[in-house]
Amino acid sequence: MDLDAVTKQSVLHAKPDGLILQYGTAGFRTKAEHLDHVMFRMGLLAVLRSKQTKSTIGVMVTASHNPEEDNGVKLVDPLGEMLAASWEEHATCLANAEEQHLPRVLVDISEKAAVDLHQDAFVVIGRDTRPSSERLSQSVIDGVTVLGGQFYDYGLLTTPQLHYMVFCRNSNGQYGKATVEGYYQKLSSAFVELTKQAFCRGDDHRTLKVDCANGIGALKLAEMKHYFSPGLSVQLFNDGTKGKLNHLCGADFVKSHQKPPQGIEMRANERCCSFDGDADRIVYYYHDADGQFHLIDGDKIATLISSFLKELLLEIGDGLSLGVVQTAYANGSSTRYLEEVMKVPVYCTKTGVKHLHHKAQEFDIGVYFEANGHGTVLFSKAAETKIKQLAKESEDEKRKAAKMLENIIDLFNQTIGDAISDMLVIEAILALKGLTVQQWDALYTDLPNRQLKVKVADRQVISTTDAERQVVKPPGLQEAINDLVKKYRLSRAFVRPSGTEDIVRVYAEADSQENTDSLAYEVSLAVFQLAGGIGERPQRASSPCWGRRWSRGRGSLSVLRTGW
Ligand code: NG1
Ligand code: ZN
Repeated sequence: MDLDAVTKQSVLHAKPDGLILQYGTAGFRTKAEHLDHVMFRMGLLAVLRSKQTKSTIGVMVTASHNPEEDNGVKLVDPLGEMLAASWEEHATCLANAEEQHLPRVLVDISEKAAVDLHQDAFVVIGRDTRPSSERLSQSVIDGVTVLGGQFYDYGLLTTPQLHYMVFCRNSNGQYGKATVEGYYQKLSSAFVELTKQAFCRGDDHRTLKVDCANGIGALKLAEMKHYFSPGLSVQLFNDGTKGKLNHLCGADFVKSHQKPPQGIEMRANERCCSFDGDADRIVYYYHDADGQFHLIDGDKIATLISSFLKELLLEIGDGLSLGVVQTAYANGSSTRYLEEVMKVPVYCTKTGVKHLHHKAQEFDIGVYFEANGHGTVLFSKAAETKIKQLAKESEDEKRKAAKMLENIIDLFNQTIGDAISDMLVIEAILALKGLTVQQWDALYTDLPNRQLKVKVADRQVISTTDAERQVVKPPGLQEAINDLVKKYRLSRAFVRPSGTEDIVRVYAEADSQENTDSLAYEVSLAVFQLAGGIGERPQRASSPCWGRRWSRGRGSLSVLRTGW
């Protein structure tokens, strides 16, 4: 390591005094103007990680669903997964080291992690469409080169595309070709194969409206769409030509406000979906004939996918295990439907894809989705081998089911949740099952739910346990939440510090939207009072849809369908 060169270069990417950042749920995130030093240092760290793992490492510059002014960075490990937890700590130390300590911290990390400094290093870099991303990815490159690493800059990519590239390179192309073209070809040929049967029935010319959050998804989908047409034609909205990234649009906006994005024309019963700013999340929705908005979130996506997979598994009859992984944000109705109607084991992990991903790896087939629409399906090596063998050897129906599974394996981005890949899986399942968006939505009725944010002086004063469903500190907060929850029927509430924003998140659900909103408000107030709230006190929500959902007889909690 040429530490003198590092010190010299680092001055050009100096750390602002007193700025402390944490490698959170998805790397570092904050205002773009505070991130130059972090980018440079993550370039350095990626080189060390690459040397240590003797593999290609990815660096993605994005702040996903955060506002356009923010940015962020995360490292991608050799198999395309999120950075290992022990290296998250190294990342935090390195990002927060004062200028004069930087060489020492680099040496410390190399020693602690037993990095072979003579090893070559290779880093691949991707970025989203934020105005700050190009400059910041150049800072990453500066970090990589000063430590003697080699790099390939993919330029504009969705986050899941970068994860895909990393895995392709480290699997010597077995997972696919490490190019954007390779990604398009792999996914679209699996989609075309999978849907052949449905589309020969004459069920072709399906159309889907896609809100691209004014982000990278628009560019990539525009490039890709001719690969899978005419089976599916996508119409892009919020494609970045006019609006601002994630502003009043995108998956996060739709999910958290439970309303359609601006900039999309929706006709009654038309299937629409939204990506988030870096295209690793997707949610579906539609307006019914009465103009009522229906959101189909990650939980319902997981349900659709696992129902389909379970059917195929029954047909091949090979005893492969299927499990679904959710977080505390999963709607109570979805968990009940999966467990009681579908009889699928369901597990709850902490928020953050890495937790869900690891749990899902315990099954032959692990389906994981966050309610916000981030998720995918993982197939174990053994399951993949078995399915491939059955697709060659078995007879008729069994072979057909195995072939479908074989294509589904290729259609999923198994490194991370991927809006484009998930969209194609969903469209394929709907086409094959002949399902409308309304039929899909009717599988179960969501419990009314509400998410709020509370500003506190230091969100780390809150610590949690039990997959973030219980507060341990500060004292008295969990008891207060318990008392509030007791006041309502079918109620549940929890709070946790966000890993991507400087706020505490509050989640509540109950039997009516009105009760849910009251509960969410009361819990927010308890957080504000007991966990050092700052700024304006939480306000009671004035929801236009109070009482609507449940008073219009859309169903009750016993409405859990038993099939398609
Ligand atoms: P935080 O800010 O830690 O809640 C959010 C999402 C996560 C995940 C990350 C990464 C919610 C409640 N939280 O994390 O699920 O997607 O961002 O983007 O949606
Ligand atoms: Zn995202």
